[in-house]
Amino acid sequence: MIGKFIVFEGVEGGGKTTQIKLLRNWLLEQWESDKLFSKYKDLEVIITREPGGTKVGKALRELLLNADLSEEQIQEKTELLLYAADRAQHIETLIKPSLERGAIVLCDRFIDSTIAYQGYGRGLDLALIKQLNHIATGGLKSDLTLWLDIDVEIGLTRAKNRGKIDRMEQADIQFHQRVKKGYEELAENNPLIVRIDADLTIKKVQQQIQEIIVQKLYSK
Ligand code: Z5A
Repeated sequence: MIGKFIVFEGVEGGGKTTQIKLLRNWLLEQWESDKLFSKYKDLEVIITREPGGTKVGKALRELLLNADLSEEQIQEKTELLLYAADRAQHIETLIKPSLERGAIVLCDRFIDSTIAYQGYGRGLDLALIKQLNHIATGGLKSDLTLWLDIDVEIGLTRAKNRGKIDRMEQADIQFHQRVKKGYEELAENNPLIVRIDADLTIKKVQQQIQEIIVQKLYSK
């Protein structure tokens, strides 16, 4: 089947948003020029993200990242459950139906974000997080996860230069270092996670991604 679920992961400012758009355009170009998908009549490429890929998810994203909570902080367990709720809705209403239609789904963050941020970053129980991830996804996994690995300080500087920073970006540098460590350990133990060197130029990062996509998903 042409449909694949491709996830982008990593610490802030790694270039996920930039690279997802470039990948979508490149996949469509490959299809139009009959290079990668010549057998197929149509090619649907969907870009989505967590949190916030659905209507319910958009409301949860606002609460999780941008709401003024100066009078009542979101508790760590509450945060974990809200990410799981966003994911359950996303899987059922968008990801599963799109994959069933044969679309390629490009998703900015998925289950590994919860392991890295809530598990390694906040220190919540990893076994509990894995259980919750399983409940939210019903066991659906990505076909490929591209981990855009960047130096934490470079990533945060890039994110800050872009403008307003959100609640997670305000966390201290040690938090983000623990998140990065989480991704390192996840990648060591899961061959579906491929490390991309995201400290390089946009063009060089894009080339690495294209090579991996062909090699892992669409080699003849
Ligand atoms: N979160 C969580 O805690 N638990 C979970 O389960 C889930 C999420 C699902 C979502 O934030 C937050 O939710 C996130 C984790 C938490 N924490 N934070 N913050 P988001 O979706 O708003 O943001 P993000 O995922 O962290 O991504 P980002 O900060 O928007 O960065 P990015 O998408 O990876 O990068 P970008 O927007 O493409 O690029 C950032 C800037 O750098 C931009 O100006 C680009 O033009 C520039 N850029 C990009 N690539 C390059 C290169 N190669 N060189 C130079 N400059 C570049």
